[in-house]
Amino acid sequence: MDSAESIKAFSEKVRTFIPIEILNEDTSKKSVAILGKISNEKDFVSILLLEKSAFGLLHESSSPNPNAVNFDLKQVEQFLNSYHHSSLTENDIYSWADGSPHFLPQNPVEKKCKSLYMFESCGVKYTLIHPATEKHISKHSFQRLFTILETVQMYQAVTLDYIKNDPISRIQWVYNILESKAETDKVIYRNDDPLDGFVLLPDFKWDGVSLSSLYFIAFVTDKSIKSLRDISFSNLTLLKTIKSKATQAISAKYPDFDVRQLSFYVHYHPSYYLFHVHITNVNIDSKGCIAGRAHLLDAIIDNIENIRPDYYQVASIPLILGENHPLYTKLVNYKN
Ligand code: M7G
Repeated sequence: MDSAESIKAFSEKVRTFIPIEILNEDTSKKSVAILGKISNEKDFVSILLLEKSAFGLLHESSSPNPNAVNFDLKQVEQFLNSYHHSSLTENDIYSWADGSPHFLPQNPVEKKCKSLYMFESCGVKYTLIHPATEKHISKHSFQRLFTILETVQMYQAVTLDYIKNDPISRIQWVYNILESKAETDKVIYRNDDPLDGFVLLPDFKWDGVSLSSLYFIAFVTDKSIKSLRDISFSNLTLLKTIKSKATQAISAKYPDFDVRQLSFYVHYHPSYYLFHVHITNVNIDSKGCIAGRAHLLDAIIDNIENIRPDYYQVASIPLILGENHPLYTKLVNYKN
């Protein structure tokens, strides 16, 4: 839904956003999380996430060879010509400077015909969470990360209760996707089978353009599967179907993308307890891919198929949790 009216309403919210605090800034991702209020809705706090857009110069042209890395040199030239430079430093064979665009096209027509890549590469992706809950604030705030080994006893005594008490309202957005009430135009594959079905769509972290940062998410229709801990041999077909059907759907949608670069993984712990698989370009360097957070789908399949059917009901699982996570203190203080 990106009608002129809803874009206007969104811009108005951003324009009237009153910043309260910078929750975090990630210099490698070039992103910032700002806590604030929207001026006419002062009873709620909101979070505005800003992330500088990718250059998007790779993979933009279509090629008869799906395995080729594509780039359009005209667009690269146009991009290089659209910046002026300042703060030059030179040292031997190295020189570096800041670049700023000569101008930013303001309207969509200008954007299309004048300098699409310049515009997009210096654009910013806005994500507004409104109203934001304590959990959102904690998730987006700077925090130190710690490792924990979650035993089955810890899962049963502490984690299970936490998952059961996680309000359904937190995953309303997922239900909206599963029930075709939101993001319907984004979905590239869906199978509503109550056991082996899933819905595949772009993750909202992805700009939807740069294949170098391609990011999809597959949510299962079976709402009883909350997390990796609920996965057992009975879900083998579901997991294998996600892998094969998602690969086919992404390949059909992006013929220029080499699907051998796809990485399939599951977060434990996830932020949202309805089982889903992250499907990304393996070249993305993100905190979501690190060991202790990401469990590779192939390994999960192998564990339940070849090691033991109830692997995730008996295994101790190493975790990375931020100190603000509600489970962190409870798990750290757990005594056998
Ligand atoms: P997760 O493993 O539960 O948590 O993944 P993480 O955020 O710690 O990775 C949930 C995924 O859903 C994340 O990759 C989010 O970027 C993505 N996501 C979150 N929301 C609220 C939305 C949404 O409304 N739409 C879409 N398409 N993706 C979302």
